[in-house]
Amino acid sequence: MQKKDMIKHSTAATIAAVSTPAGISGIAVIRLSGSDSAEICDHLFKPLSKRFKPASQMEPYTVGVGYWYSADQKKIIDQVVLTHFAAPNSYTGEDMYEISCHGGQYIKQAILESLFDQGAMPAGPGEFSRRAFINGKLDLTEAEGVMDMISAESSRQNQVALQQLSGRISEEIKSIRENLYQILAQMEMIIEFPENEDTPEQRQKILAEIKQIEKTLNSAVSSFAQGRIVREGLHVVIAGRPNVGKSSLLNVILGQEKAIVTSIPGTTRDIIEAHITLEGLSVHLTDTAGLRTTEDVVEKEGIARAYQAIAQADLIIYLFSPEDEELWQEDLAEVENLIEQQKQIVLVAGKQDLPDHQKLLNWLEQNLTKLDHDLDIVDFSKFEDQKAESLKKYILDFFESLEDAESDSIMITHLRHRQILQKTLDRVRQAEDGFAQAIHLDLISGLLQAAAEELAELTGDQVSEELIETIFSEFCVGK
Ligand SMILES: Nc1nc2c(ncn2[C@@H]2O[C@H](COP(=O)(O)OP(=O)(O)OP(=O)(O)O)[C@@H](O)[C@H]2O)c(=O)[nH]1
Ligand SMILES: [Mg+2]
Repeated sequence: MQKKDMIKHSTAATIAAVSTPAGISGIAVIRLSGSDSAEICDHLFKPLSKRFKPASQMEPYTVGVGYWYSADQKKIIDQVVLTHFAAPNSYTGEDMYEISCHGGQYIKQAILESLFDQGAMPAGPGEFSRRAFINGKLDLTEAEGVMDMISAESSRQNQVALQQLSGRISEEIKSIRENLYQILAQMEMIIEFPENEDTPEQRQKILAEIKQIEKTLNSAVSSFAQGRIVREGLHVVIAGRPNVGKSSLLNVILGQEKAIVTSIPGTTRDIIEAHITLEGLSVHLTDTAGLRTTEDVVEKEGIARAYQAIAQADLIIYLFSPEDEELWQEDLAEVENLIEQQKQIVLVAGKQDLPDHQKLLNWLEQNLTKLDHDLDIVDFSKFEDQKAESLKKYILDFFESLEDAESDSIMITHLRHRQILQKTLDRVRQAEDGFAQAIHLDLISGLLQAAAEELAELTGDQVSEELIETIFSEFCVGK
């Protein structure tokens, strides 16, 4: 569906919702958006003094202080600050008012009810942002950036969300589309006026331009390896046999006795999750039940969960202990298994304070050469803080090593974006191949046309109602 067809639905009801979180707070903000906003506020808001005007007479982008009444105008609910934003220069693009009231449960509910009594409708999840999208205030990637901004827990999450929210991705997409259309126009000239325009130089020029687009798209697609992790956080799972020191390692990294540590093998049975931030990167650490064959029903379930966590991991810390030498071979078989599943693994040789640690290292080095896969080995001891620091550094370096995009490229953080960019890239590559094989220009221009349309889905210039529904339903109410 073209976005312009959607605009018809947009001027529907005036909507209201609390935009601040549930519970008690010093102040809460209730938002009202739509063409009846001024009229509704006039009925319920009475200025405190002559200094302040009734809602409908307020200058846009000014505030008023006054009393908020119940819908029957018989009871004052609260003393509030009212802010007015005028269409089209508001978040939603519609007339808007924001009521800053005291953040009590009763007050919020009573003010909302007064608005509903006056004809406002409850805003659904993300409905303000949805209207902003439909009214052309935000495109889809920017709207997704708004949501990421709210859920950001680390500075890197914050920065990529900001990049998206501020339109950096939209601009890049727009510029790729414009370039595609320029190429299409040049191809059109060749098709129309072959005698004058169809020269080897002209064809060469077009091919070079297609190659440039391919490069930009490829770079954006590659950035997803890091971008996804920045947005979701890096999932690091600590795995290994029982009693090798997994929970101790988690505790040392966290600097807190989060997981139970005992000398009894099989202590950890559940998944233990923790969150840390490493130089602005969000990292989810998961401690798991020791992997072994067991008849214990509870432990069995724990091990099944450990494997589920391993399957989701971006990086597995596989811990070896110098104890129980006869089990190292089994450990290595487990590691080989994980390599086969394409998992990223770092081997940690733990309990470095024990006498057999060097023996373990030698054994690992010898046996790793038999695998045709390079694995790093990091030493660890729960008694040395420096070891935890080195491991954290290793995790961060691992993340940095994932980058293979150009450094000035945009960073893609959403799977939806990656999928669209990949499809576009595929078409551009087909066009490039077609060009090399001197396939008829009509076919090549069809491919580039399709690529440009594909991209329109990314920013939402061309979208299905269903996709809009999916994206905005993930927002919170009030945003
Ligand atoms: N000497 C020494 N002992 C350690 C070290 N790390 C852990 N341990 C001991 O090893 C035993 C097991 O530690 P845990 O951290 O519970 O091991 P785990 O791998 O979580 O064990 P499960 O939960 O049973 O799978 C405990 O007695 C720890 O004190 C270490 O670096 N050096
Ligand atoms: Mg444990």
